[in-house]
Amino acid sequence: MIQPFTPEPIRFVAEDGMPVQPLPERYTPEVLRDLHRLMLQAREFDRKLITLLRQGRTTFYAQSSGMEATQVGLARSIRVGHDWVWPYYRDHTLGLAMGVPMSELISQCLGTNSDSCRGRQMPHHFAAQRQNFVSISSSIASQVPPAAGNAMAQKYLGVDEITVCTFGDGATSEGDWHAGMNMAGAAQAPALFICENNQWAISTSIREQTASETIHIKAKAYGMPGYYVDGNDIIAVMEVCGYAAEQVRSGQGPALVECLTYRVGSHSNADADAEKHYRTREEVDAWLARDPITRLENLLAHLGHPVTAEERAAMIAQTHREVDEQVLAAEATGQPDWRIMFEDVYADLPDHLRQQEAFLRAEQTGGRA
Ligand SMILES: Cc1ncc(C[n+]2csc(CCOP(=O)(O)OP(=O)(O)O)c2C)c(N)n1
Ligand SMILES: [Mg+2]
Repeated sequence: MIQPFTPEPIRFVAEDGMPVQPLPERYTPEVLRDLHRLMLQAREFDRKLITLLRQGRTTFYAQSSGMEATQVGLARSIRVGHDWVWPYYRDHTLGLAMGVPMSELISQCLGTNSDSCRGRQMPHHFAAQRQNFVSISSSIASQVPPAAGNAMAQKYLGVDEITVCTFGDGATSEGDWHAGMNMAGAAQAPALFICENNQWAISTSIREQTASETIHIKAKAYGMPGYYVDGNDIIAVMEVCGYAAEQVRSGQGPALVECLTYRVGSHSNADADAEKHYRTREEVDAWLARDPITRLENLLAHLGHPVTAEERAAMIAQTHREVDEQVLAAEATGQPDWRIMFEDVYADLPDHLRQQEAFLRAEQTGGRA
C-alpha cells in the first residue's frame, strides 16, 4: 500500500540493485529490460542532440540525463493516447517513452519541413497529437492552470481520462503553479501533478527555492495527497505514479507526486558550465553514483539477467544510428519557406503583419518588392 506524505522518498531498489521491499510480480526480466532499453536510448539521444547543437544544426536543447527513471517510469504509469499530458521543456524522454517517434522529435529540433510546426516553435518544444501530448511552453508553470482546466473539463464531461501535468522544482514558486493547484483541488478535478525535482532551477538550489521541507508537503494546502518518491528508482516511480494515477482516475480528486532526482548535465545550452559557477563537482559525482540506469542494471544482475557489455554497446550504437538516419531524413525535407511565418494563424492578415511580410519580401528580393 502506497502512503502519501512519507518523511523519506519511497523506494523499492537500493543503489546496489538490492530490493528494499518485495517487487511486484509484473516486473519480469523482459519488462525490466524494456525499461532499461528506453532509459539508455534517452541517455544516448541526449548525447547525440548535444553534438547537433555543437554543429549548429539546432539551437536549443535541455537534456534529461540523470532523470530517465522519472520520465520513463511516468510514461509507463499512464494510459498513453487516452490521458492528456501537459509537459514542460525537459520532457522529451517522457515523450519518447510514450511512443512519440524519434523522427518527430528530431524534425522539431531541426525545424525542417518534416516538422509539424515547420519551425514555428522554439527547438525542443514539441507537441504530439496521437499521444495527447500538449505543445510545450518555455514559460515556467504556464501549463499548470490550463492543465487544471483540462481536468475540470474531463470531470464535467464525465470521461474516463485523467490529466497529467509535469514541472520542475523551480515551477513551484510561480503564481501560476499555486493558482492551478488550488483550482484543481477546489474542483476535485482528475489531475495528476508530477514534480520532477532535480534540485536546481538553473542556478537556484532547492534550498533557496522554498522554505518548505519538501515539495510534496505543499499538496496538503490544496487538499490533495502528496507522494514522495525516489525518482532514480524506476520501479518506485511506476508504483507510486501508477497508484496515484488510479486514485485520480477513480474520482478521488487530484494528487501531487514529487520525484526526487538530479540533472547531471547542464541546464541547457545556455548554461554550459554549471560546476564552475554554482554547484560543486563533488555534488554531481555523488549523484552520478546514484545513476538510475546503473541501478536498474544492478537489479537485473542481482536477478540473474545481467545486461552484458556487448548488449549495452549494441543498444547505444542502435540509438546513434537511428538519430543519424533521422537527422539526414529530416534535413532532406529542407527548411520551410520564410512565408509560412505568416500562415495558419489569421484568415485575414492584420495590417502590421502585411507590412512585415512586405518588408521581408523586399529583403529577400534585394529591394525588388
Ligand atoms: C516565467 C519564467 N520565468 C523565468 C524563466 C527562465 N527560466 C527558464 S528555465 C528556469 C528554471 C526552471 O527550473 P525548474 O522548474 O526546476 O525546471 P528544470 O529546468 O530544473 O527542469 C528559469 C527560471 C522562464 N522560462 N519563465
Ligand atoms: Mg529543477
